[in-house]
Amino acid sequence: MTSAKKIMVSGIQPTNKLTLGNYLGALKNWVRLQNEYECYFFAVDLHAITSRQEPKELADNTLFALATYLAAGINLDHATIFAQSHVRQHAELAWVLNCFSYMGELGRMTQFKDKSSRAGETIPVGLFTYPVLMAADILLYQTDLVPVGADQKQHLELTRDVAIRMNNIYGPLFKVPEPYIPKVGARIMDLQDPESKMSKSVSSELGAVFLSDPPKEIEKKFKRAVTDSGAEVTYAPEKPGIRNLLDIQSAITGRSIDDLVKSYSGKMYGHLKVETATIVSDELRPLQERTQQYLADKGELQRILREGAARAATKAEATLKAVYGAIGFAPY
Ligand code: AQP
Repeated sequence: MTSAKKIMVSGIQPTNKLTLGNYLGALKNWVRLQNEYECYFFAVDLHAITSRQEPKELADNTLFALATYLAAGINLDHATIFAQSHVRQHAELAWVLNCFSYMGELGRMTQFKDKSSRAGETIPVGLFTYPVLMAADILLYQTDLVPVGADQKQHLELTRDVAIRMNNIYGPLFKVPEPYIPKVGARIMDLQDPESKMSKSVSSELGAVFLSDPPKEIEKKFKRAVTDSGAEVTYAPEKPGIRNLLDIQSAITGRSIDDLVKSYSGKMYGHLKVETATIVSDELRPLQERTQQYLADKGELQRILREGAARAATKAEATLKAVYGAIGFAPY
C-alpha cells in the first residue's frame, strides 16, 4: 500500500443477510476500484446496533461480513479491513461531529424518516445521529472517494457539509469526500415491490435476494418477481420491474442496457426472469463457496481484523488528534 494513492472508504452492516443490493450497489464496486486506491473497508457494527441485535449473532456476523469481503475479491494488499467498534476513534469523532451538526439537517434525512416511522414509540437516538457516525467514519481517514448505493447520497452530502463547516471554523481538518455511485446497480429494487429499494430488513421474503440464497431459491424469487402489464421487454419508466431485472443483469455482466433490450426483442418476460436468475446464481455460487472457505478459519479472520484495526487506528488517530487540538482540548 502506498500513501501516494487516493483514499477510499466504505462500510456495510455486519449481517449474514447481505442482499444483492448491498453487493451490486457497494461491494462489487469496492472490488472493482480497489487497485487504484488505499482502501479502508469495515463492518459497521456500531451502526448495526441502531436496531436491536442478538449479541452472539452480531459477533458471528462480523466475521461473516469479513469472509464475504474476502470472498468477493477484496485484496489485503490494497485494503485494510476491520470492525468499526475496534477503532475507538470512530465513536470519539462522532461525538465531536454531533456538536457541529444541526437537528434540522439530521431531521431531513430520508433514511431517518423511513426507519423512525417503522420504529414505533421508541425511536433510538442512534437512528437520528446515524449519519453523524457515518460522517466520522469517512472524515477520520481523509477520504477522497466513498463508493455507496444511491440511498446513501444524502448522508454523503451531510458529511461534506459538516467537513466544510468545521474546516471553515478551524482551518483544513478534513478532506471533503466525493461519493462514487455506480451508473448501474446503484438502486436495486425489491422484486415484489419494484418501486422500493431491496432491503434486508424491509423487503418481504420473496422481495430480496440474499447472497447466501441457493440457486433454487434465487430461481423461485426471480420467477415470482413482479413485472408489469404488457409483454415487450423495454427499459421504460412505467416498467420498474423489468427495468430492475435489466439493471441487475447489466450490473453483473457489464453489458449495456441497450444491448440487453435488443437481445430480448421478440422474447417474453419469462425469458428475462429465468436468465436473470441464472446470471445471479452463477455470480453468487463461487462467492458462497469462497465465503465458507474463509469462515472455516475463524482464527485467521480474527487476526485480519486485529491487524486491520491497528492499521486503521494509526491513520484515524492522526485526524482525531488534529481535531482535538483545533477545538482546544488539552494535549495528551
Ligand atoms: N437496494 C440497494 N441497491 C443498491 N445499493 C444498496 N445498498 C443497500 N441497499 C441497496 C448499499 O449497500 C451499502 C451497505 O448498506 P448498509 O449496510 O448501510 O445498509 P442499508 O443501506 O441500510 O441496506 P439495507 O439492506 O436496506 O439495510 P436495512 O434494511 O437494515 O436498512 C450501502 O452503500 C448502500 O448504499
